[in-house]
Amino acid sequence: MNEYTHIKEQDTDVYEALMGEEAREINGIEMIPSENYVSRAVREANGSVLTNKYAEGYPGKRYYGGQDYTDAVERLAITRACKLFGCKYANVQPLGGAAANVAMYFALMEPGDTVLGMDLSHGGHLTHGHPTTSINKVFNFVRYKMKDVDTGEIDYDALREVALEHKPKIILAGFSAYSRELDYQKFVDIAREVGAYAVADMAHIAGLIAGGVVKNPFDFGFDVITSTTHKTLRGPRGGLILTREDAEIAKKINKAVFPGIQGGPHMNVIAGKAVAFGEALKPSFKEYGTQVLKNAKAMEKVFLDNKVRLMGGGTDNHLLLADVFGSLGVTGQDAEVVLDEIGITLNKNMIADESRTAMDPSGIRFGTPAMTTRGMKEIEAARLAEIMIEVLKDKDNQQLKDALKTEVEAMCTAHPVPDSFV
Ligand code: DSN
Repeated sequence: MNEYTHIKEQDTDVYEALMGEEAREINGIEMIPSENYVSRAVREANGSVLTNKYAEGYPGKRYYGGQDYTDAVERLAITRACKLFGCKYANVQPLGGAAANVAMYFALMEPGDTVLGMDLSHGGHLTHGHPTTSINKVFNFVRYKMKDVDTGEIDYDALREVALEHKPKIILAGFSAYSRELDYQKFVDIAREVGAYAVADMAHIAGLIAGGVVKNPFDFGFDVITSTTHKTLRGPRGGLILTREDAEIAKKINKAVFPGIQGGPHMNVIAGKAVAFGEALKPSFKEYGTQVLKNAKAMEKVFLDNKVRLMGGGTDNHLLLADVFGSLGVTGQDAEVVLDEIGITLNKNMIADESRTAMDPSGIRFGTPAMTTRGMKEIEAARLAEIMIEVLKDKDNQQLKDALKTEVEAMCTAHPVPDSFV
């Protein structure tokens, strides 16, 4: 735990909120699949002196002076990102995944151009053109879906037909609530056929790709990858845009990030990214990724054994999406609240072709990145899945909830959040 000695002395209100969050993260199981625990080294970089510095521009070409150390840190982050993902160019300045996607769209398209992305209720993300986003007013978004929601297979024939009809500039492979491997070769083939860029938004699985435990879209010829840095990649909150080999694309992306949509980069966060990428380059990160997948499979087995329907029929990555309303008669919202009561944090989520609403959907989405960071293995993952099902089947039984909360707390005590990953 951080000591926060200066905040404690100066600002008790903020101090109390921070201590509350420290305790929440330590004493509960974090199962939101897009969250993780960063190392103390990443936190130190994030809270470092670099927060003071303006550094508009890129290393060697800045608009203000005093850039010796910002340049050094950004170059380290870029070099390490390229090594991790096997590409030639990296922009490490996006403030988050949404900014990375917006910059990517402006770099590769003109207003009015079309993106072909995954249907939002089949796992796509808000930034892939949800009607409520600003980007939806600038570009045209068309969709592909799963062919069979119980196997998760994408309907590649339909994808190709939509691509031939709409001639998108970008075909986007990527998701925030999809649990299966994609057939990247098919995406690339269709993109080449219609003259589109093949882009992957790998925010959720970046750490698994970096660890070499799921496929890397660049190995199939994808042009660009966007990502966040704080999910399975276990870095500070931020974004990342990678270009496989085309210098012209990389140049357009740099311009689209700055001055296109951002001003001064957050150099403290870029230092955190450099540290996190350094951690991800170590062999132990591959072990981490391997265990994330094993833990997800252990949870999958328990859910399927208990006849709880999983979208895609299971998982090939770190996340699972369960139809708790269809299988157990509990809404996603109620499930989120009940599980929170016993110390398990996850999120309600729409299932494919959802018949309920986004705020009160049929599903819950959960995953194993954070619990794996604290050293939990298949045995704990399976027990957590059993606990989830037990409480959802009997959600008004206070005695049961008290007992399971005590058990969850004991698991947390036995698996403390680590300070350091090296
Ligand atoms: N909020 C992130 C997630 O949970 O997937 C993506 O925006």
